[in-house]
Amino acid sequence: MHSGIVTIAGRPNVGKSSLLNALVGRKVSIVSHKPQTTRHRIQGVLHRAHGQVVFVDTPGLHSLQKRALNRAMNESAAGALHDVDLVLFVVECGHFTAEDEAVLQRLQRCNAPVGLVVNKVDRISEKEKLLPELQRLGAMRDFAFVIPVSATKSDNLRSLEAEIFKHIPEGPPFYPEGQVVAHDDAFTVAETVREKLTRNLHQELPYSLTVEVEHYERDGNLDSISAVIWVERASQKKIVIGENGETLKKIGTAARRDLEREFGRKVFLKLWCNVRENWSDDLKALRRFGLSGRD
Ligand SMILES: Nc1nc2c(ncn2[C@@H]2O[C@H](COP(=O)(O)OP(=O)(O)OP(=O)(O)O)[C@@H](O)[C@H]2O)c(=O)[nH]1
Ligand SMILES: [Mg+2]
Repeated sequence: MHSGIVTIAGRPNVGKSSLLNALVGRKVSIVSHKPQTTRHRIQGVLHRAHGQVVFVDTPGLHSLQKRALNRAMNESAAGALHDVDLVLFVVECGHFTAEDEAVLQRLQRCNAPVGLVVNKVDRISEKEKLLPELQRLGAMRDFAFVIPVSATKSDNLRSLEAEIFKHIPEGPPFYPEGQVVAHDDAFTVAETVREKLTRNLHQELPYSLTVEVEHYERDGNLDSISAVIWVERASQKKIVIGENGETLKKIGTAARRDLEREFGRKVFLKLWCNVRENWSDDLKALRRFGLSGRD
């Protein structure tokens, strides 16, 4: 048996969480078109007859943001680059930016082997451009391997998996058979609600909100949950609730549907919206919301 811990790192929006979900075959980490969606380190476990891989999805490493939340997200991601067996450096095909370059610099100090995963290759219409792009990216450092994939189309993931298994040590599994996620159901609820908010609210608002589960009760086949959406200003609360509560209702319905599918149980979900001024720059609030970066 082989078993190892493999961190998925890169700048925001390159498809790290999509890749984790595709690799383990289940929605473990939330995904949106907006950068800085992931805020925590999130584990997903891949089980095979010949071994187990514990993937760690991370917040996108980013710069030029002054809030304590951004510092905590970067700290959380950077903390996952050490004491692991392998790091997957995920980039987006055809879009290597200054932020990718900064991640590459950070990886110089990483003592684990680093494999380069070039994601979103489905977006390349002229396939003859792919090979030179891979050669150019692959020459940037001594990568353990360079693999082009598409997380959303599940392209080439088996080759990636084979490379990963080559780079993790022999050892017993970390998790019992069948366990794919390491977090609890309340975390899944908070993240699912935040995913719907991030996908449905415009501009900067998703960066000013967080979700906290207040109450969780299981009775037979029914989970009754209430959660608070924290925003930073009264004007934001108005937008989250929407006219006659329409927006909040839409968010709640979308989240409930996903959760019922995920849990295989009935879900009763009550959402509230509340203001906590400047929570994203307030260390005490970040600790309360489990966002202090050392989670
Ligand atoms: N076309 C295409 N889009 C992709 C692919 N992988 C991810 N995406 C899209 O890219 C966007 C970002 O995906 P995420 O998985 O949330 O990216 P991330 O790197 O986890 O982003 P952060 O959590 O913000 O750091 C979403 O709109 C995805 O649907 C892919 O292989 N092809
Ligand atoms: Mg993510």
